[in-house]
Amino acid sequence: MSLINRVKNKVNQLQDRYFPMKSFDPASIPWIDSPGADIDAFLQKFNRRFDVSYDLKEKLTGWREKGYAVLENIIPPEMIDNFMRDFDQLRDEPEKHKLSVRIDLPEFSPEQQRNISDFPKESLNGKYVKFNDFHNSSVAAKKLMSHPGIVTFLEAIFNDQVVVMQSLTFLYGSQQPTHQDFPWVTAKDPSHLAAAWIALEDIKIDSGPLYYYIGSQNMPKFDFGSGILYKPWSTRTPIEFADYLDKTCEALAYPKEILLIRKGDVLIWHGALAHGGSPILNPEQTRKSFVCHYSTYKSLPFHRISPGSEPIIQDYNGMYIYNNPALPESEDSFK
Ligand SMILES: O=C(O)CCC(=O)C(=O)O
Repeated sequence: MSLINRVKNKVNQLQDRYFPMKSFDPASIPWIDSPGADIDAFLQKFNRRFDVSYDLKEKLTGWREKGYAVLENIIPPEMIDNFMRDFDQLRDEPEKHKLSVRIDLPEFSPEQQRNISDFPKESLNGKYVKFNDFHNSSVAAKKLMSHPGIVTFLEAIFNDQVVVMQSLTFLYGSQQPTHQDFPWVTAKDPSHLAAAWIALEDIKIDSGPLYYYIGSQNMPKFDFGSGILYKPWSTRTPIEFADYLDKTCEALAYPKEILLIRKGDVLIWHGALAHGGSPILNPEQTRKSFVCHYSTYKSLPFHRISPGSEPIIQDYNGMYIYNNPALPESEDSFK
């Protein structure tokens, strides 16, 4: 990293610590989050890159009010089958691959995040497992996360160059407590964040489906004692955060909705929408999903683990996907 970039990083760190962020910057929030955002006027000027099967105006209107959009039946089954072929092969032969995996089980503490081959093979097919950034290994995953229906919607809400920030692949429900994404998955501008939840199979009610609170992207933000972003020096915990979100959503009467979508449907949600994973009621029932987080090039002009370094960019349907600088040998290893 150049001297200038090192100095910039240091200044940013000091700023984070001593002048923590207390809210999103109104000057840089996406246009659709501004009060009085005019969707008709926007659509008259917006040059959509692809024709899409859904009604963009209806989806943008829903997004503005509710903080999410479901794009029904947009992904052809073959694209999902190609993804699953790569993903099944990865789990069949973990010793042949490099990929960061996290398993949130006490038996793997204190190193719950490891290379895939450093976990017992059978544990990869269990619960509490997150496969990180599989898109870097798999071309089919890159194609899925950059499906034209997803690119078009993200380009519309950001009205800017879209970049991929990270991805997670799940076989089972996550059972994660309620959270918002922006305090953890943070770009330079935390308001430049949206996520896609791509259903890799029909989602069953007893599988621990995702839930979210409709409209909660507008709720007052939680202060971690380090501002609105979670930091190593935060004085309040993720459990306190979850408790705040559940109680505030109830007090503000944001309805709780459970996501029961089908293979090929995609949920896109706002980086500030409160959501979590319901309890798994049937331990045998899988809930296969590919979850991708996106930002803008303006807000994330580098790979998140290598700020200040020039990224290697692959362009898929106009979306930028950064090569993973930590695992160059794995990039596109599944072609
Ligand atoms: O799919 C889930 O249950 C949780 C995913 C999630 O909350 C996230 O990636 O932010």
